[in-house]
Amino acid sequence: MGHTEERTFVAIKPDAVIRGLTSVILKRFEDKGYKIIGLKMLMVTPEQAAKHYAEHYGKPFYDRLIRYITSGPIVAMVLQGYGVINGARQLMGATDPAEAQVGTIRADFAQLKEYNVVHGSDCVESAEREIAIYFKPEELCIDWKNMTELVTEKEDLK
Ligand code: IDP
Ligand code: MG
Repeated sequence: MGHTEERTFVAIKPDAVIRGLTSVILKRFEDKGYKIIGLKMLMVTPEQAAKHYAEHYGKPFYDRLIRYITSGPIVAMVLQGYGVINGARQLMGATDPAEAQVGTIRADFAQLKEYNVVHGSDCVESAEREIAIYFKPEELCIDWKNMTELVTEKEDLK
């Protein structure tokens, strides 16, 4: 069976940046072996926020969500790895930290779904759409191999 690498968009949200959790959250993804191919701190513009969360437009929490994601800097990243879209969301845990499994990022670092410290794309289409909202293609650093890729690029896995 072949194993295909995917890309996903992950963001460390403003509450986590303010609380000084950037490095520990980033480390969870790095420790899993996912390759960071894009990484930057930025202030989300109202336009980016509206595009990112278009699916939630009209919901009761929409305005608060837009205020939250634009309230301070985020650390935006593109991760690459085998099954990284679902895998990153598993590391994050459930949307509501009160329901997330202990050991996941949201369970370990958050209490409320309004301040749940991290974002991750939920499918291939979302990942492509969200990466394009935050990164230009030339901002991605793709011509290198991390240790996971070096170890797993064996003939019999492809
Ligand atoms: P996800 O981030 O786990 O994919 P979504 O349902 O896509 O969850 O919601 C996007 C974000 O909107 C959540 O991460 C959270 O910050 C916020 N959110 C979701 N549901 C609620 C809610 O019921 N009340 C307040 N904020 C919410
Ligand atoms: Mg979502």
